[in-house]
Amino acid sequence: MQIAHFADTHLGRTIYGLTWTFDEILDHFEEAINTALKEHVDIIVFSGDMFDNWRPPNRVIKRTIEVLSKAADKNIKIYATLGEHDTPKRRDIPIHSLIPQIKLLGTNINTLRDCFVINYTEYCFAGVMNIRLTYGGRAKKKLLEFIGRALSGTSGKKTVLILHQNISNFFALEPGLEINELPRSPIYIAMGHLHRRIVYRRDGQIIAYPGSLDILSMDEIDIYKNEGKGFYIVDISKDEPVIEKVDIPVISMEKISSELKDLEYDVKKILLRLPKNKNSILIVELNLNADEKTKADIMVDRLRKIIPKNVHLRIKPIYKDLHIDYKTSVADVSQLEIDVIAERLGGERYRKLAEKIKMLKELALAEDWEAVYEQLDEIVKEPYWTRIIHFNPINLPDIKVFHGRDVDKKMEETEGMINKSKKRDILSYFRG
Ligand SMILES: [Mn+2]
Repeated sequence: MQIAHFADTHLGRTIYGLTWTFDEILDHFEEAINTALKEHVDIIVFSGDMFDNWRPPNRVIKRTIEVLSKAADKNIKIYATLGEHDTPKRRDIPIHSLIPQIKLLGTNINTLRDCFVINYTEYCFAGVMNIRLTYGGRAKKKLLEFIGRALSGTSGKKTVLILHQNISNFFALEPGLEINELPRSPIYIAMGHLHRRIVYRRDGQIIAYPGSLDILSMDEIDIYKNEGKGFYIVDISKDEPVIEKVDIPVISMEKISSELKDLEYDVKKILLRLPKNKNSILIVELNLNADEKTKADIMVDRLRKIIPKNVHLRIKPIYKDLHIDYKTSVADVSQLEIDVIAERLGGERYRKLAEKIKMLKELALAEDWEAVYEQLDEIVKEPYWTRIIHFNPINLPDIKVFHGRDVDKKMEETEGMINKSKKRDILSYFRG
């Protein structure tokens, strides 16, 4: 029983607005599926973010159907689950349900798993769609319950669990599941979301991310150089899975760092390494002082005229004298968001409220509505809301007489002013 495990194919993505990257991502996808077919896999799994967008262009849908029908014609089962990119953003059906070859798992109670028998062995493929997690939110509990339900009734069967989530042991800068929270019973956990290859083994179980299929951003250039890009072929016939990586060609993308004085030399040197007969992206991180900007523009213009047409040159200026740290960590970015909200609210003294508002946003994105209402209750307690109007109490003298009556006098003493029976009703109303 051989599985081709794909994740994060992001079909329909365009890099830096270049149409050829859109086409190449689809070409590489087709090549990968063809390779899997040549290896005679029985099952193809897509662990989320198959599409870059929940409403991909029609030609992406058409091409996907054409490619996958070759697999379906060979009776290969194709399973997918949703990632955060291809989950419908409004009340709508997922794009996957328009592609007849795909069995979408883990979007509702009726599609949590598919079980079948081959050669007297019972196999189950269970999946759960991406659920956005927050630090300290309750979305994780919901996700773990969802996983538990997907796996119910699979004990004693060879089970593959398909998820699209971060695992915080592998990437700490985003909320995620922890390895010890993942169930032990599946023989293979087919992960998606992290765009790099990770294989983790414990007691005969393998948990693996195949990574993205192509270089989808500048940050993935180094990852590609270290570990390649492609998919996994996983054999689950034995007691323990056997996993192999299959490499697939990627978009040609290079990144260099240069100084203004070396720019032309460095670019010409790297051009020798770029393919002659296909398109490439060359990113140059150019270190310069802010007052050299015009000089740099002139040099870059000249450079563009001499480099081949199939090389797309992108210059990323890095101003040495402005001391901007481009390696700002994700934690700092989330602080920045709080800074901005606090500033809009009126300054640093509203920081606590800004933190609460940011959390509200995360909970709403995670669709944890119960937690959203709790967070709203927390937010309305903040003194900010009562201080929108500048605190300016009206000074009143003690009122002794109101509408001609002495307010210090007890009600009984004024009862003659009110009709007796009516008075009793009113008083019993207030006392009751
Ligand atoms: Mn993802």
